[in-house]
Amino acid sequence: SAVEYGLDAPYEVEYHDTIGSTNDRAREAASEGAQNLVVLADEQTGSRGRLDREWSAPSGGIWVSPVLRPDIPPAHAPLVTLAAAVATTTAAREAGVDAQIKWPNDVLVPTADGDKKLVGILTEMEGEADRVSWIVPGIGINANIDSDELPEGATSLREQVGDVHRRVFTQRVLETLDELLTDEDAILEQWREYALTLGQRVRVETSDDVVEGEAVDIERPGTLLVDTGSETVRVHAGDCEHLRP
Ligand code: BT5
Repeated sequence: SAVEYGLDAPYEVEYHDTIGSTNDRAREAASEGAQNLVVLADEQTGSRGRLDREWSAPSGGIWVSPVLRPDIPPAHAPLVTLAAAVATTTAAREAGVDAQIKWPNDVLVPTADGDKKLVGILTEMEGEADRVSWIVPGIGINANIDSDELPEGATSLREQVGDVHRRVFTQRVLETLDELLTDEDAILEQWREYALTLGQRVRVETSDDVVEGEAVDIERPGTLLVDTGSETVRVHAGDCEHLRP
């Protein structure tokens, strides 16, 4: 289950003090043929979350969009997103943060005040039926930012452990992502180890359904298995809420 990552060192870094969205720029560059490119910004003025939601990206964060050209079918793309969540969680834990993953790819920090979101990932791609042409797992890490500059429910590395060296932290994330993408089994194993969601009661809203039960496992390429008490439901995509007793 080895995949070709397509981000070979030395990769090119395109840095912007300020930009609309690093994902928009990475997509544009990818469609013009860019390879081995990482788009980085200190601040974004029009960054996006999933489903056209807004993402706050003030100065001091790590807003990074690598252009990858892995040799995988589009159906495997969710694994790349899981890998990005695992890579950022690894780097955050190494920095001393108790980071955990909420399915499919939010990186949260549990606090007395509820789970706070540290990282968000928006993956976009283009390709044929059998092979992606490019894939951009856009990663937003609240790094050296005061929490009052972030929306309700968010936290930052600064708030948790103090400021990090952004270049070093970003390199660690990209290097870990690179390693993980050579081994699909390792992505799922690490994800399970870091998961906050597994073993919890969840409520998942899919495009046409609501599934409630205990999250029991994840399987490739990122499907959540929910035990409703009467059956095991496989959820491929949706918004997941943890239900606390
Ligand atoms: C995400 O969407 O979590 C994906 C965010 C991806 C951002 C990166 S930054 C680099 C690249 N360039 C882009 O333009 N995007 C990517 P979603 O799961 O839909 O969560 C969005 C929700 O998170 C919002 O509706 C807010 O409630 C909340 N939110 C917004 N900004 C946040 C922040 N900085 N930290 C934590 N939560 C935030």
